[in-house]
Amino acid sequence: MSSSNVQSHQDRSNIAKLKREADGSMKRPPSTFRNTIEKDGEFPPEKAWATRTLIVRQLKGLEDIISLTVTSPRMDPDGWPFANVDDFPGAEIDPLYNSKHIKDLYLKVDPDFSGRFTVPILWDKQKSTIVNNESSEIIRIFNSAFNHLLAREKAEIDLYPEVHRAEIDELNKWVYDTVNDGVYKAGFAASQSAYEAAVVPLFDSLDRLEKILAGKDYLIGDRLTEADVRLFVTINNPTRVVPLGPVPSILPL
Ligand SMILES: N[C@@H](CCC(=O)N[C@@H](CS)C(=O)NCC(=O)O)C(=O)O
Repeated sequence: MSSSNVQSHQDRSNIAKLKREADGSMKRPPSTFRNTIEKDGEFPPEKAWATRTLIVRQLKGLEDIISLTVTSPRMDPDGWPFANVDDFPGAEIDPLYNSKHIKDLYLKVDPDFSGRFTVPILWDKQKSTIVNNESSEIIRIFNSAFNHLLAREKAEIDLYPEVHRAEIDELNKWVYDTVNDGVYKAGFAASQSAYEAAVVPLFDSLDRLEKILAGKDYLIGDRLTEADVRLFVTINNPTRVVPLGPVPSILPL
């Protein structure tokens, strides 16, 4: 890891040092661990870690199958700490390795890992590795991979119904780009132009969403889908509200 174009572990744990493009915009690098969980597959359904996917975990009644360890929400120079480092109310100790930070788990899996040390991660206790660190994929895994272990009413909950997949994919695409990631792009913009390039589409999309939701509860069809869950976690988080105007001096997290 001595290569000069790779950020140090510490810089990669510091949210203020998220890499910006030359024009000041923040571009999210793709998540790195993109396996799945399948019966008889490489990662059979067992247990794991997750945070931002908690809604789907609970909707599907997976609490007894997918255990959860919560870190402190106060990032330090090494990223997200466990309770042994920062005993924030609700934070927990890593029950498996007593790790200090999420970073330690990434480096355990891959000592040369060069991405960001993000949560959530879905951890396989048997293979001692990260199955997936991309929340949109973890949600899909939770939606279907454990159905054979669940009570019928939970197994039947389908947040990605075949009949609506094309619509969900289409909506997820622009909602992700302009809203879910849009709030980060606006919040982490390091130039006025990068900020405006993010914040204008963000508010256009909020208007568009308001029209879609006029007189109904769900974005697609007449039922809850992953599109609703994905939108909800962003718009229901008051710390992510981005004011229209000059580049904000306070970064939303
Ligand atoms: N693509 C990832 C992004 C995850 C992500 O950016 N997580 C944030 C917290 S919600 C994080 O851990 N950031 C720490 C960092 O970038 O250092 C996903 O959706 O799972």
